[in-house]
Amino acid sequence: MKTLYIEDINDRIDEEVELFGWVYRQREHGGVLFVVLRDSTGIIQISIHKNNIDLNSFNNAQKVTIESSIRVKGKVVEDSRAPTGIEIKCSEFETINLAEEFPIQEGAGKEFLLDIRHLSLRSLKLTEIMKNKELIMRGARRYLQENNWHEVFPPIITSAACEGGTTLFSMDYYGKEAYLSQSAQLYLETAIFPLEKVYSLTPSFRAEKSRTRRHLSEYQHLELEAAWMDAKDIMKVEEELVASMCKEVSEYNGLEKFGRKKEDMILDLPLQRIKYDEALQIIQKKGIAIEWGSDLGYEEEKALTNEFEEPFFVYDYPIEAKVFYMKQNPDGKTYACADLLAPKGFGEIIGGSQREDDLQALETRMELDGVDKTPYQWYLDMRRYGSVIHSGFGLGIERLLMWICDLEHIRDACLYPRTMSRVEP
Ligand code: NSS
Repeated sequence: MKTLYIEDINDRIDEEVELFGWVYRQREHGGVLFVVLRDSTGIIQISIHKNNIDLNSFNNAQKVTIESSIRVKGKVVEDSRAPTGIEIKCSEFETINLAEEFPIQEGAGKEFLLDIRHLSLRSLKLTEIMKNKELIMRGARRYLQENNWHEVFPPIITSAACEGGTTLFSMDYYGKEAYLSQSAQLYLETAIFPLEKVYSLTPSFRAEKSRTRRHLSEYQHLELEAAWMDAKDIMKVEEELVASMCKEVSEYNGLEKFGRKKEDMILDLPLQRIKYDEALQIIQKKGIAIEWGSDLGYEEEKALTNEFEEPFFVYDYPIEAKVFYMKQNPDGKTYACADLLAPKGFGEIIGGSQREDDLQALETRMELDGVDKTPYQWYLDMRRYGSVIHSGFGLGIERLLMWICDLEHIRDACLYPRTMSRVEP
């Protein structure tokens, strides 16, 4: 079993160590072989001098290829010429699996890299992205535990649409039509009655016909729902949660590799809140024609968010722009809802709202929107048996990660991105 990782050897200068990993790079210079070893924690240079090592080990090292798995033994020494300032003076070199010629060359195209994602995910950049993805969830769980939210596990196979029929993936469920979940929200709403404050992390599915840099067909959805909270209360939860997620990344991994500073991830709360009407004015001033009533699409959000440095809320969207389950404001024209938008062109990372808790109002809204109530009878029951004010939201993990790591495309935030054009590998 491997017991030592590259990140552990910084404080082992002058000690003999044994490391296991993969060949990241390899070259020969002045009769010395240099192999850069990679493991899950980083890279380290191994220098192999013919005179300090048995012939067998030297031959192994000379023949080794990129991405071969290896075991090395040697002394840790400081050397400013090494990529990380320390290196291993090798005394033993064993090839565990001699890799065939690795198909990824410098300058490989994006589509090709996605075709062989099972190999390209070994890159240092993707490794860091995956660690940050894990960290943002760790930051979320830290916040959720400290604030007494209950984790629940809703189903992925559903019979009722949450976000409208146009982006549903349907499936044959023993002869009946069922769908892959777009959101756990409706189930989470039922769980607030026993547990009051609940959350879930589930994959959500959207048959998105749009090819933008921020749409996936499958994404990780972190959703919260709470009884006794109104639209304002839930916005406070949203910003505290996101702040905790960002803080975790800045503390444990850093963002230098992504051209960001640690301080960028310390959010200044409360975040700015602007009304939909104000957002519309900003967008219109930038020459984009958008009418009151439309939801903000990719282009509109891009224009708007370029005006901001930190995430911010847009609240009180028009009824025609959003979904039937939201609570109508007294103005009769808008919903008590808010989206959280990431700055600098990134756009929406959270969609949330207070929910309609009155049976009559909800039924009327569904009728006006042409929603067939039949599959929602259980949902309407929530308003029949002890209805309470409640609110919730959904956060797209890859959307947040995309902003944190300044990624060009959302697929870079996934181990195996699922988009309109890609379901393999
Ligand atoms: O459609 S949302 O805006 N809202 C809901 O699904 C609510 N039912 C959630 C709730 O209140 N529990 O999606 C929420 C977030 C959105 O802000 C994005 O961050 C993300 O989910 N999202 C996506 N991420 C990646 N790809 C796609 N296609 C996508 N769609 C939404």
